[in-house]
Amino acid sequence: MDVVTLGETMVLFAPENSGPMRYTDRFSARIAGAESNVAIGLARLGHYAGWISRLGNDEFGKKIRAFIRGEGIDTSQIILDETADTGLFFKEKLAPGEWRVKYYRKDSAASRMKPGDVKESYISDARFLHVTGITPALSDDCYETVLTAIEYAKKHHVKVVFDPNLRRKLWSEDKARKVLIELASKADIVLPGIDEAEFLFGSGSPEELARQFHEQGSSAVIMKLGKKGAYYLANDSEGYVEGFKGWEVVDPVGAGDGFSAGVLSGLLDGLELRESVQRGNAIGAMVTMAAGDVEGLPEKDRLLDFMHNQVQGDV
Ligand code: KDG
Repeated sequence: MDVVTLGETMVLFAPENSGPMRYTDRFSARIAGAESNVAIGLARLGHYAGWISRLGNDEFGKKIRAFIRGEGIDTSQIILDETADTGLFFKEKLAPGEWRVKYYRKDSAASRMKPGDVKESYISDARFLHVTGITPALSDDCYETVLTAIEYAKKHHVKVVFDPNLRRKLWSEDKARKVLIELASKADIVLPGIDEAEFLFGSGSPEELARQFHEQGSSAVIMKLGKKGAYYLANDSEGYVEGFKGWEVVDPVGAGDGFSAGVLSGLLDGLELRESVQRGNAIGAMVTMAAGDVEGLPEKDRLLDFMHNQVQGDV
């Protein structure tokens, strides 16, 4: 396996029209979850990815499993939980550029993940373990599950990649800050957005904030700067990588996961960190061109065409 990831995936109901949902009677039902988004992004580029999770043993759980399996992800580690439902969420488009998310995921099947759900041999066979700050916010057991996966990865020299993915609706600010800093300090590569870095360490320039992560123990920090691109800091290199410009944002959700898939894909293909970040910028941009979290994730030929034809803007 190239990358193993773990987390919750839900069915996403998206109203077909804009405005408050009470006036909506048509929804599309897609699937969305930060970690499976990354796995799908990697699989579309030809890498081998596995996803560990719990789903309800219900129609939505089976829909998610079938979709993820259909994308070529290894689903052997999914547990269909008889005692809890699959999580759901709704994404209202209130006005151009303004979205509101409502979760129905409390006590969901995924929130019941336990350390015993993670097999040491499944992690030790991977090149990267990818985890996000969403999973530890779901329950104490989920937090322990993430720690267990990281512990196995470290024991077997599997690189740990951590995306803070701050979800304020899921936990208190104090707990989020404490746990996200703890997990970042255990990771080899951290992929925060600039707003998440500021939430954790206070305001500062990308360089200053990246140094804070570095001092906590992460050997590479790649900070997402939205349309401006990204800033990276590693032991032996650092710099800004300009973002791509000149397209219309249809739906920004999932861009960060596309970015992670791009960076990981670059590293798996043996690219330098800078080129991997550039691939991350490209996929992050491509995800925003389509509605839904995964619909815009490209296959390799489309990615290379996009990178060849698009202009990179000034930072
Ligand atoms: O990154 C996008 C996903 O995070 C979102 O669509 C759903 O996983 C999700 C969450 O927990 O918010």
